[in-house]
Amino acid sequence: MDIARRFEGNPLLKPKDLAPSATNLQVVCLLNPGVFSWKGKTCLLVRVAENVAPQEGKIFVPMRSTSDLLEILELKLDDPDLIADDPRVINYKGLDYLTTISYLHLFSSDDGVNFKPEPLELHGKGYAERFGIEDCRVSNIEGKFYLTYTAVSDNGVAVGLRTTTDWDSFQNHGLIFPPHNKDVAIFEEKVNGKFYALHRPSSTSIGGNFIWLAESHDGLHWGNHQCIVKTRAGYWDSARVGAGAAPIKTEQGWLEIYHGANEDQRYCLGAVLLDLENPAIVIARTENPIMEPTASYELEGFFGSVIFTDGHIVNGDELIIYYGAADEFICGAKFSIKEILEKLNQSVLT
Ligand code: MAN
Repeated sequence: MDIARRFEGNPLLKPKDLAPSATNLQVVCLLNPGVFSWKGKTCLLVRVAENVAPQEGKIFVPMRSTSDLLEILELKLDDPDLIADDPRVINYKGLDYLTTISYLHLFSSDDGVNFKPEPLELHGKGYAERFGIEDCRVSNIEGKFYLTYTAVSDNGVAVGLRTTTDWDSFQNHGLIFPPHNKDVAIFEEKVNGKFYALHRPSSTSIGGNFIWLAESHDGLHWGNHQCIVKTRAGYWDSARVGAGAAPIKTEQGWLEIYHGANEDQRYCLGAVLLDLENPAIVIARTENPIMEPTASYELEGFFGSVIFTDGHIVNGDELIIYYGAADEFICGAKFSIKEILEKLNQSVLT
């Protein structure tokens, strides 16, 4: 049973709530926001996915040129070299492209429910980000914000890092995890003097889509990689697992909300508890999802049956999870941390 209390106002944000970033583009999805508090406001660093409206018999693939300008590849739907059976990715002449290009747009709110767009936009920069930047986690470590996001190009799917202290100027640190990797969440506190991050490398043959832990002395260079959470055959998280936002520190351990999907690409949320002193030790894991796609806006959209989170706000026992629903909308749900911990205590580690 789902233990989420969904906001009555869901979806909080829909594609029509934002103007496109260029005149020839349209906004098709607002999804997967990074979340942080700043100057008394709740802020969402929203992934905006845009494309060029398709025309009769044609689709257009947006990307950035090497000089960061928008470049559009025009393809005929009956082209024998085109495979277009996934709304998110196409294959043309043996190469994969994304159907949309994503950037990050800041929204803010006084009440955590009604959000308005701010002028800040972060776009992909350079070759490694030419298909866009996505699904940003925001970690506040001693007043410095670490933005870890998926950087996509035909070189692969990797993880970029930018940092800021004022949300005005940003330092671009390039890729911190090479392809294929995504879902990087840096702990908001050092453990035994070291930075820790969760990450999700993928393998197409031996191995899988598992959550790993890495350590760093400077937050930029990562080592001592350890695989800590795997997919579970026959479960709701049988095909892929990936970290949500930075783990929440509780007396019992680091509580991490993660997404898991099965072979049908149905995305739900679960939780794991990591040892406070050594986060490579998994103390417990929920057997069943704590949230699964059931509302109409979670079942139907750009890519249906998806609940995906990479950001939350903690107020005492209250956990507010912001999430992408059906890869198209932004929604919110409240949880009790105590209730999640109770679910963990009842479950067995598998
Ligand atoms: C998957 C999905 C897409 C995303 C690509 C690249 O196909 O998560 O939304 O654009 O990966 O990261």
